[in-house]
Amino acid sequence: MPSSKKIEDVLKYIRECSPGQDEFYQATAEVLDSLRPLLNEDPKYLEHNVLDRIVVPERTIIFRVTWVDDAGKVHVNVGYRVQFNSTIGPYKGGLRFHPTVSLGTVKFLGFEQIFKNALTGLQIGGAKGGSNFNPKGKSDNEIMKFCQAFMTELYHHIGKHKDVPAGDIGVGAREIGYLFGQYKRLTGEFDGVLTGKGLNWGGSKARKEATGYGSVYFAENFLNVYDKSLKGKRCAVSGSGNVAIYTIEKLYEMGAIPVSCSDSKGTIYREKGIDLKALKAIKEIHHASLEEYATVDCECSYIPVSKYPEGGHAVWHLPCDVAFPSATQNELTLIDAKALKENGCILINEGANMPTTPDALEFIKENGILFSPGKAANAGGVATSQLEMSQNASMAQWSFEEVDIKLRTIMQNIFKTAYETSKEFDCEGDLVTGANIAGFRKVADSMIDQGAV
Ligand code: NDP
Ligand code: 2IT
Repeated sequence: MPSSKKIEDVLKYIRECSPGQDEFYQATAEVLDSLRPLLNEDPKYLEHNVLDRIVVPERTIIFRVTWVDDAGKVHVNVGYRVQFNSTIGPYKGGLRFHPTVSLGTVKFLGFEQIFKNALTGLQIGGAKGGSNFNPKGKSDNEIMKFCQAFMTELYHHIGKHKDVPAGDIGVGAREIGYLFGQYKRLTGEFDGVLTGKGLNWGGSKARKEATGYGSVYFAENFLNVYDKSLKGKRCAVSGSGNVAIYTIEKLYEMGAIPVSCSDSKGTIYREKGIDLKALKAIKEIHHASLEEYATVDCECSYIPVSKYPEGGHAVWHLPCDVAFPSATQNELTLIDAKALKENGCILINEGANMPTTPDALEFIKENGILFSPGKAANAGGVATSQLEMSQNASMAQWSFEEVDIKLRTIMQNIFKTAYETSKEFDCEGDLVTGANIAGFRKVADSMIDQGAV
């Protein structure tokens, strides 16, 4: 069967069997589409029915999470863990707590995670989990109650050699702490079963910083190919969570000027560069909105989301040389991509998972803007999670510098792998194709090695 017909059939199957899972469909369509040259060159992937297998999770766990708020009222949320692919290692991937989380969200993230984890060169399979729980406005006690209830079911399914969750949107150090405490209480074991742990109890130095730092290392590697660098570049960053904050921190270290950050309510623009200390205090300590940042920094402007009602986002309409979408999926639309082009942006480097819409991506490719796909550019977080697993297994703790050097090397290798693969398939610099083929090839070859399981 010709590969294009097979791809069409698999996508049709996904549409029919996963109704309403639009993000999952979007992620699979992008990956399968970019596999064409590989599938045309080597028939073994279709002979072994790898496409049909790889788009179906090995296991999907959906569970009720019942918890009690501070007023004694009972609440119910839905919990998910999608264990997508364990061919090259134990399931690995974050947990997201956000009211928009659905099965389709978790499946898209788990599917992307398979190839991202393969690109790191480490032995980790792909998974993702989460809940439609909304952490905003909840007390610490309520967050703890929710995390304990969530882990009371999840602990049956995870293990240090089986499935090792971590953070994602809405799940940071505080939540990992509560989840770990409950796991330990239920099992009586002090295991490296979660990553992103506190530094006093098994966490890795530089894990907190890793996704943002890694994203900046990746961008620098890419620019260097064209004799350019981040030094002196104005960088638009979206988001103001874990990934955005440490992207901004590393951009300053590289001599760039991070001129923006954003959250679900609005965007901060500061031509001289975001005040990182103020940002950390507002987001990491007070867990407050950026509206508050605007009240303490008189040199910035605050643009509420209502300013762009037609599918655009203020952060991408600012003058910038490089864009770092680091908030959430589909946050950079066609309108935004056109504005970035107009303003002279030369590189879009995805810190978030799938932040660019398909039509925006098409425009970016057609207009010669460099583009780093998230599954390559943001892989520093999960790679450092694996370094945390490795330290836990040997009861060691490496220094910040040791971990950071390993992270730099891993990001350089991921870049090289994606770039060299794009050359191999005659599309030099097309890292979407390069990353998808390289990640897929490693997992698919291993699936064939392991037989029909
Ligand atoms: P955080 O929860 O720390 O921060 C998320 C940020 O994005 C916040 O500023 C949040 O604003 C904003 N945001 C989230 N959802 C929306 C939305 N629907 N609309 C507008 N803004 C939104 O998450 P992370 O920084 O950890 O994650 C950011 C992205 O990076 C995600 O795509 C995640 O999957 C990806 N990622 C994270 C990794 C990690 O190690 N943490 C690793 C690799 C990728 P607000 O607070 O107002 O909601
Ligand atoms: O999307 C991601 O790679 C993450 N949220 C981090 C996963 C991990 O296991 O560290």
